[in-house]
Amino acid sequence: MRLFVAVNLPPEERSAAFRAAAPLRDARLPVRWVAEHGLHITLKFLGEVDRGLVGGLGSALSGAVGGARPFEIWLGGFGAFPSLTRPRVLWFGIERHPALELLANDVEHAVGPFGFAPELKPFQPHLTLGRAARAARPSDFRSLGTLAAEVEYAGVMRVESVDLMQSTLGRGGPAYSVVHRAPLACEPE
Ligand code: 3AM
Repeated sequence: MRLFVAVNLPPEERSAAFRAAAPLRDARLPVRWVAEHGLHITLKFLGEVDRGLVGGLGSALSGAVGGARPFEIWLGGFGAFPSLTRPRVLWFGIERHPALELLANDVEHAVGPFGFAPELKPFQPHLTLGRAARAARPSDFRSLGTLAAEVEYAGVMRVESVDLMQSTLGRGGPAYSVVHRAPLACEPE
């Protein structure tokens, strides 16, 4: 099964982010847009994983993040990887927050013993809104800078858990489901 580790947004924040991206979707760019329920913050992509490892991965994640305190992060700002002029991935930004960096680090340590190598690229938290179509050309995105200025979104959410997610690829795009929820520490200190 295809797995990754993510922070999911509360439904109302997910909905707000999705609505805020409407001017981009309306612009008919050659982009495969992520459905509302598919918006999440990826911490670690695992890829194809043996089903028998799910229990162990879930326990390891729970152990790794269970001592961390819940915290709030700000979301907002539109951008693209690698750039707005040659976009492959279009996103809303996530405030750089030490607690989120630590959480991503905890996840790396939790999954490392299962054979998942640490990311070589620095962690750049983001909310993927869409991905450029394979055939898209840079000239298709001439309007993106202007459109970006029209997009207004500033959100805030409390990070209370880290989720082991399954991605099932299908014709209408991937479907995501939570296979294990690892809560951050909920009890007061
Ligand atoms: O949330 P984002 O978009 O950053 O791009 C995929 C998504 O991340 C990424 O895993 C997340 C959940 O699908 N992903 C998919 N295939 C990947 C791969 N082969 C990948 N990341 C790295 N390598």
